[in-house]
Amino acid sequence: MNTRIALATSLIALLSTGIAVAGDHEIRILHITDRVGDVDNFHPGDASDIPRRSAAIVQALALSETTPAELDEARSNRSVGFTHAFDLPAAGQITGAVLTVRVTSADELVSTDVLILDPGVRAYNEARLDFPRTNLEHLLGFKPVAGVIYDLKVDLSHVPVVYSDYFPLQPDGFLNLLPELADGRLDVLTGDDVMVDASRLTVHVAVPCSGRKCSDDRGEDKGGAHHDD
Ligand SMILES: [Ca+2]
Ligand SMILES: [Ca+2]
Ligand SMILES: [Ca+2]
Repeated sequence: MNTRIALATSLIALLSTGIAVAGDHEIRILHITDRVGDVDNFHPGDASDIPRRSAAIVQALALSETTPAELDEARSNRSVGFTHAFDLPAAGQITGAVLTVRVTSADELVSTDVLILDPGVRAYNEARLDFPRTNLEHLLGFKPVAGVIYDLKVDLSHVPVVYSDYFPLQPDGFLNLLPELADGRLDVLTGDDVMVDASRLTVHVAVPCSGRKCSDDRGEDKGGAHHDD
């Protein structure tokens, strides 16, 4: 559902979007969704289980020296890598984004699993040992265990990360990854005992509009190669 915010209605609302609007233009918030894979309770072997992969993801998977797993493949010590993609509207400003990855594992070592996103994938490909990674434990608030399905939810404006090869109770810090979405791409790499059912990226984009344009496309779920809901 698109949200229409009139310029005159509330300065607070405008500030909260982080958008500077000149003249009498209004802004409209688009909610763009991209899906990778299908939510089919980890049913392997489907065409949708072979995800889109950027060159950086392909390189990272090659460096990990294991055979990468496709979606819905049940394996330990194998990473899953994929790339979300969407079209950023002209003059659009990203105001928020959420990544939701549905995972499970048969391996108790899932307790130490991580997600690695854009800057982490780049640093990993540069063979840096301090590449930023996100402990599943910090996303969930507890250690994941085998045999349970988790919907990992990542607020991309405030991503908990660790930089060292240890497992602190608290993250080393938080990263705002919204600027990483300006290229319309988000790389996702798992390490390395989860299987991935599906992943969804939702990006909130403020675009200038005027008159009828502000009410066009209401409720439209733009973008994404898969429409499985
Ligand atoms: Ca499947
Ligand atoms: Ca990116
Ligand atoms: Ca699936």
